[in-house]
Amino acid sequence: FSFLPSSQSHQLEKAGVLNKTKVLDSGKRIRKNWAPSWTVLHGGILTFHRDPKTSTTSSSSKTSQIVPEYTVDLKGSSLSWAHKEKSSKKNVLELKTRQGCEYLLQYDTDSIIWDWHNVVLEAIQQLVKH
Ligand code: I3S
Repeated sequence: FSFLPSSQSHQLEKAGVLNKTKVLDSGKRIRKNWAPSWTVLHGGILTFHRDPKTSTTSSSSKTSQIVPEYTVDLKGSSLSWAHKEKSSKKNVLELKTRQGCEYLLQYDTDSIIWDWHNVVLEAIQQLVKH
């Protein structure tokens, strides 16, 4: 027997810190705001969390400091390496959603950004099949 329904058993999961900025919001270009973000891939959804250090939450609510900032439904999204003119940073990924939002994801360490590239791409491809 299996603990999980077959449609969920092979879903990809990953968590870690990435630098990210939103650049397009529902088709509208917005000003970059690069910030490190605790990033979680779970169930075909990518969630970016605010950096607790830069959040305005008071210290009295430490337990709830890591709050979701953006949630991206990977179904119908596309991921590619960003063109050089998109950013002066190295290792920049471009994530476009079906809803017309666009995020840049970046990390200096090649192995880390490649792991994210592969796992997000695989998640997107799996969602196409379901
Ligand atoms: O695409 P841009 O406008 O060159 O992006 C840079 C700006 O967002 C800049 O902030 P200001 O808008 O306050 O100048 C950021 O500090 C830079 O990091 C952005 O460029 P990179 O090349 O790092 O994505």
